[in-house]
Amino acid sequence: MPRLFAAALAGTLLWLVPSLPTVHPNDNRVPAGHLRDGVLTLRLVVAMARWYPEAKDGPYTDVAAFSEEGHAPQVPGPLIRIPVGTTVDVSVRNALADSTIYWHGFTTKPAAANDSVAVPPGETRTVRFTAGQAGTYLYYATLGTVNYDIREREQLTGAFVIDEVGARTDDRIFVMDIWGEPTDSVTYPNALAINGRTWPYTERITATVGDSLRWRVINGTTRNHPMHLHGFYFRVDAHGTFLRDSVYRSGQGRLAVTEDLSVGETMQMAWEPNRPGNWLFHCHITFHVIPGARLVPSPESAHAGHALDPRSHMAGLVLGIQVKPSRGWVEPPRLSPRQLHLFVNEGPTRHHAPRALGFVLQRGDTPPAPDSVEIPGSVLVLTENEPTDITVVNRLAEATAIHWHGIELESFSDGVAGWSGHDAHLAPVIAARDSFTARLTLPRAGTFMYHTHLDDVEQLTSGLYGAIVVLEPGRKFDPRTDHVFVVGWDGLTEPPHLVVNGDSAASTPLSFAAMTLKRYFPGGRSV
Ligand SMILES: [Cu+2]
Repeated sequence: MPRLFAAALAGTLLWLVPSLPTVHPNDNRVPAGHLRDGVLTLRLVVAMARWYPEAKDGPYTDVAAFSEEGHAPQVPGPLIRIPVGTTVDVSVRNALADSTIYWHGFTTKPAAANDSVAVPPGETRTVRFTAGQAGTYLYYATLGTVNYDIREREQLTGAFVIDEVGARTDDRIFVMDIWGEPTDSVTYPNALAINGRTWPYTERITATVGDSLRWRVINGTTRNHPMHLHGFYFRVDAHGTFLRDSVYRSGQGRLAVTEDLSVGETMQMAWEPNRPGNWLFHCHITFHVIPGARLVPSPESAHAGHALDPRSHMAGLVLGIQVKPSRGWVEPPRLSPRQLHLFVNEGPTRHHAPRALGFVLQRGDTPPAPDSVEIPGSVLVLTENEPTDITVVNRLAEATAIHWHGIELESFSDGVAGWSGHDAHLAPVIAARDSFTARLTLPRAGTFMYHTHLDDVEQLTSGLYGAIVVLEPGRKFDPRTDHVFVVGWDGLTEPPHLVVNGDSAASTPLSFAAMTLKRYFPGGRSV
């Protein structure tokens, strides 16, 4: 029975309006069902519910959602978490008025194919199977009445985790799902949620320096999401699909700062914050984290009042992590850092983008001309473990912020205005005509990038991105033999204009001089 609530109108009239139950965001900490004598019994219902993916009193949308029989509806769906060898006895009752549902994923793992069972309105179907191989999976249901080519209705998605017998089960599980509804050619309200909430209303993860964080991340959406962790590497211990997981053998996990989760894919990851401060784990597809990615899209704004607050310059698939210092933690000393000056300039328009913005490194004693622009930005050649201060001088008439991507650094320099840092000591935007000094010490040689982290779509496609090359001590960067290629977008056109090193790949052939390949290593060894 739908609950009833009374609403007063104009102070005199009372209306009785049937109300939908409210969705509870599911943090995936408590497994659903009853596990007894090796059998998990789970009774699920699919019914309409009112989902508030932002604030509890914010915008909402009515969705079909799973609940356990007799409990509140949940997005994502109730967590199935069982040890290897468990028999799963699951039933689904379709309480929708007019839509057949098709469930998927209630099969033994690994599964050879994507099963599908139809449940007409008002009916119940039950299935019994052995769980199968340990891993991270998902189950989901689709609605017969929804055209999934146009709309996204992914709230009927839940985590399905099978643990080795006796394994720890105190890791965290994050499930992504999207609701999307194009209303016309330009308006696309959507909610991109992690565990039923969108940024900044997603759960805050708290940790202490030295903790070991173990996460399972599940992509229950029909888009792919390269999931990026600020400031740290994480170890990918497994990457699989909802049908089959592939666990790396202990100690063989890859290190990554970004792991792309394709449709229906899952991963297990582990990381240890060894520096305190505020950090982000988010999808690196700009359109999934900009203010437009909301149920009531708000225009992206770099004006100071908005830009200072990450609650308004980001949205969607973002998790915030707050790391406290451990007892006795001291900031490592930084002795006589190397000083670089990086200018944010605007120059004459070049191709499709309405503006040309670029990062230009000062070389020598004279700052670069204010209208000089390099797209991509100057390659920053840095040395492993050498403290380096980069003073970013913003010559634009608007604010910006710079993120040093893939770099292990102090939180305050990480580039998320209003979030990076800790407690009340939060990094500001780099206001128009202002500057900011990022304090980097790079513990790892390799190839990285830096890019704007504000007004992302406009500033990125205008040119605010570049490469960082970190060399081992003693190695030299030689542009005749060290070639850096950076791919970007030139302007926000449809279809996008992809450029390599700021140019259309089709325009100019690259020419190389033939020479003997000689690569020098510290100590003089050559190959
Ligand atoms: Cu994404």
